[in-house]
Amino acid sequence: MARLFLGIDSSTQSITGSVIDLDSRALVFEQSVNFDEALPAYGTCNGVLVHEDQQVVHTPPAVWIEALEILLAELGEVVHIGSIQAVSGSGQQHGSVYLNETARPALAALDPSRSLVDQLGGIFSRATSPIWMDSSTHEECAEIREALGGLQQATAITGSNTFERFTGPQIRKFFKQEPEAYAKTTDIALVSSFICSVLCGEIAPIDHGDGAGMNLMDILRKTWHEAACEATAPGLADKLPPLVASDSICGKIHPYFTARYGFHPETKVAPFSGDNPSSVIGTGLVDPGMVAISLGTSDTYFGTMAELHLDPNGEGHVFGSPTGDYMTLICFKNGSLAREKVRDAYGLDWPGFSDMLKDTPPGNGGKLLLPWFAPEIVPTVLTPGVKRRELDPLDVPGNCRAVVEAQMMSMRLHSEWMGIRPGQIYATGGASSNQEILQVMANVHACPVYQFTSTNGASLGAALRAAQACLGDAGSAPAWRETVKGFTDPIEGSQVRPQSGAVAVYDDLVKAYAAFENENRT
Ligand code: XUL
Repeated sequence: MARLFLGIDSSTQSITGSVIDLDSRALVFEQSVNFDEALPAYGTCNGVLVHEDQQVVHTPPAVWIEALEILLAELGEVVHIGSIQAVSGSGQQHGSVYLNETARPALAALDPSRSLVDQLGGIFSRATSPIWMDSSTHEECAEIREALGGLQQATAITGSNTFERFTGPQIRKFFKQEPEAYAKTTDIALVSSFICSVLCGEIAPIDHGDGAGMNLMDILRKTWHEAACEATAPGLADKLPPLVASDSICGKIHPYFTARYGFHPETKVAPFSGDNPSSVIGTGLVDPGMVAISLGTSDTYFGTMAELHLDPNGEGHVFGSPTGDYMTLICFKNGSLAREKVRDAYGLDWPGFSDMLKDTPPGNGGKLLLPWFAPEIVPTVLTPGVKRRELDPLDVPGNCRAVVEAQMMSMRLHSEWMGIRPGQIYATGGASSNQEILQVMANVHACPVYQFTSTNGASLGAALRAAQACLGDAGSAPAWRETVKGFTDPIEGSQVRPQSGAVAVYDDLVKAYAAFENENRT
């Protein structure tokens, strides 16, 4: 019988399921349910509720449950669900779900003759869940940071400075604004652990990957940090589930799913994790030192590191990697946003933009640009503004090259704290299909770059995590490299190597860029 494993990713706009056949190394199912399209009655727009205060971004958690039911029904049409040996999943990070005292009994007593949403609609002590896009907790971040002893201390304790979207500051805001509802909250889950709780029929643990995105977990000991919990809200430690390694098994699937969808009663459930830790596995970054760059709306730089390094400037994050190592995540807001602004300013299309990169030399003759079209996360730039050095705004090729070089040099500079000079980079995301951009990436980072097609890296990673946890539970965990083999290989023949002479150019230019950046940060 085929050994199938299911990964479920509950992301901002949709829920995705990926099923892998471990023996034939095939992805046998991959489908998404878009929240706005499938469940219009909730009134979400791109998966979130529109709020008059733009900093407030919430989603009703009932959306996620109802979408899960649709996904499982679709799964049954394609896959023999009874052959699935284990399930795991991931969720958009940081988002939190608030449960009342009826949650535990309702989860335990799920009745297969009724829908999930019908039975779980009343278990929430807060009707909507703040998600990662919420930036309304500036004050709470400052309060928690100060209570922990400042930026350096908050980073040393939790792996990240306090961030608006992180769960701790969000919980604190709830406690301050709605103390009665907070008092009635018996359990707080993350998006990831909430979906896992539904599948297990009991409150599920939080894994070290997603737990690290809360400003509540001791990043070294991987336990809840007492002072961080106290600084956040009274009695919080009692409302949090246990923390566990993400390759453990947290239970069996609830009989509800056996009766309703045909899961085998022995189907194991592994803890869910954050979408980024899961993507680390889904892109095959299973060995320390491996790095991926995702070129999307924002650009992200993430990788696995064996030893804990912290960003002294508090701009990057450290999470637990599902491999048991650490992973980093650095988010640059001016990604595609900045590339598109420059392309549009000169009336170019992408091939035209690429031609400009081809026509200009590595290093751009020293011309520099700071690509802060919008406020930047890394480095922290609150007041946006594009700055140029020795670069005429009318110089079309110069500006095209300058924006891409700036992005790559910024990544190189702001990832130095990780202590990893990558030996190779996996490039993912929309712009990774652009060869000329990848050439600049290879030159600036002085290593080969591989193209990678991972549209659903998080759910694929979750399916692979389910497999790893299940095999480990049976006493024969393979090396991670073995588990991901055949599922996460870069596109064949896609290697882009650094050009001769270019590496030395950037070794110098990156210093000039750092100085230019420092002069202009506000
Ligand atoms: C990471 C972050 C997002 C969410 C949504 O810190 O906020 O990547 O995980 O995908």
